Amino acid sequence: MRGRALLIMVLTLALFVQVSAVAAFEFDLTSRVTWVVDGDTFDIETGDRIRLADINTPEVNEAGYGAAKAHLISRIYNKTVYLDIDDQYRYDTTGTRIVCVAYVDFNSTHCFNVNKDLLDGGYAALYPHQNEFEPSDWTLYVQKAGGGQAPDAPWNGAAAYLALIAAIAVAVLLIAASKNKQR
Ligand SMILES: [Ca+2]
Ligand SMILES: [Ca+2]
Repeated sequence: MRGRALLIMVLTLALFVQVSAVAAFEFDLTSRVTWVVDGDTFDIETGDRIRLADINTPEVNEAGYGAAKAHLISRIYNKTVYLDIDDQYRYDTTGTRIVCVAYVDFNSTHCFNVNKDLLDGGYAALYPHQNEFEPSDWTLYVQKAGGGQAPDAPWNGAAAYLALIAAIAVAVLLIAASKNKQR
């Protein structure tokens, strides 16, 4: 009986870990920003060029170019970025730039959304494309996962908590059922 209960607890724990992994806020790559090209494009340590998804900042000959670029430099240059890469196409139409929503550390518990920050600051215009992202869902701040470095959506804590409760309930029911059988 003791062995069986242990097995059930291990399986329950495995289920919980799996559910939490699925519920985690999505970020696909962590790197450091080595160069800012303009207000919506930058390079990272891996050698990849990143194009911020669904926004556009002015080109070099347009009004607002300098301000947008200076703002992005102040936000991310030489800092760690957490990148949510577009799962649908990965690259933009030029085939050379990876399309991402970028996050940087805000404080010990939160990151902020760089794409949203450029929009809210008036440095960038909305420029939606076909991709996995939905700019209307963006929030400026996102909660990090418990103690980790990854940005985390606010609802993830609740989802993981509910999964744990459900897993414990299943374990209790299974243990009770096996006890009944032995009588
Ligand atoms: Ca641009
Ligand atoms: Ca992604």
